Amino acid sequence: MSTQHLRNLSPGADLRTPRPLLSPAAELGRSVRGTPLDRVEPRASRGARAELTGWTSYDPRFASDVLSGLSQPRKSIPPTWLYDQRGSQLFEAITELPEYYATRSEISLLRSCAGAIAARIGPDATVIEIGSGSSRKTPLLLGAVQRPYAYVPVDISGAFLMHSAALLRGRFPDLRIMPVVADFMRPVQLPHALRFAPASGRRLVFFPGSTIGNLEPDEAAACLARLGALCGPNGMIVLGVDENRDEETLLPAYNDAAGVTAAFDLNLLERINRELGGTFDVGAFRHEARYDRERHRIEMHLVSVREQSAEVLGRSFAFAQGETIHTENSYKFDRAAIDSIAKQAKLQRVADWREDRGRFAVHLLAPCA
Ligand code: AVI
Repeated sequence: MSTQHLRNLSPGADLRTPRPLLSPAAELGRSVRGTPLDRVEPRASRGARAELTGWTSYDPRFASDVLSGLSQPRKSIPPTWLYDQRGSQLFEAITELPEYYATRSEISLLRSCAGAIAARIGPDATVIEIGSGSSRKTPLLLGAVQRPYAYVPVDISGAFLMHSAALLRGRFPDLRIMPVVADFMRPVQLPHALRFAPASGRRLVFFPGSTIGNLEPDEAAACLARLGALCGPNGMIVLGVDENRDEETLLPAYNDAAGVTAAFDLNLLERINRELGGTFDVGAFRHEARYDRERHRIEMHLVSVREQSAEVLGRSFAFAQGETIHTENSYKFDRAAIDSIAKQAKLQRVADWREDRGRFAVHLLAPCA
């Protein structure tokens, strides 16, 4: 999920912006680690509700997810919408936080296991990265593969993809880099030029960042099945997974002291105000991360600090004091959970590696024979 969020940072938050700043139109077309958004509703076809607010253009899928999510007895909005330009920048800032161990653990783990993965996949491999984003972890894998034939970064954001591809070109000048703008929650069409790849070269699909944890287990299985189809019968999948189930480290990772995760979460309300003519009093909500021990998942919620109401596209939504909008799940799939998800996707584990006292894992999966 390159599904589909980042200003109003709390003091102390260090906002680095490795992601390119996109134009508002391009930004509306970016999703994240999840669902896409490639189109702004044309003015001619805008809905009657937009007329009511004087709002002239918005992403209809964003509007629909927000209006239906806020109409539920338990209010929720899919995490995809956390990632507008500011949300994406804030997410990059999260990955640098002292409390957010996952990115550092994965980078360190990839440093140690990339050689073993490269040995298993063999020479002339095509590396396909899913939700490639800033492609920050890519050189660790690409640098280990012997004579990589091509690198195919797949991301929903065209502008972001081209920027990252250009940076990688500087680093790997002889490598064929073939960016694909696509939503990995749907089947991805690979470049036709890959048919010229040497028959001996296998495909290595790289799905890092524990993005799989932002999907429900059944969605995760469907996603892995699509990745299995992408790598083909001889290929393999490198999957980064946050396995940490220790609340003492998990809760601070999603409730950091500098308030960057809070800014990331609250930016969703700001985005609704900006893009959908919302009237949320952002200061009357607070971010809360909870750990669900039964489901082994972190949940992010926006909690209404008082009884209030807000309008979106002319519709009014009431909030009781303490009522929440559920904005993200982050499942902590352990080895057994990944086994069961992989089995549903007709994949099997070839190898796995762990780092940081077992908090983060990299799994090497292959289609079942
Ligand atoms: C992108 N994804 C794997 C992150 C996670 O840890 O679930 C998103 C995130 N949300 C808050 N902090 C980080």
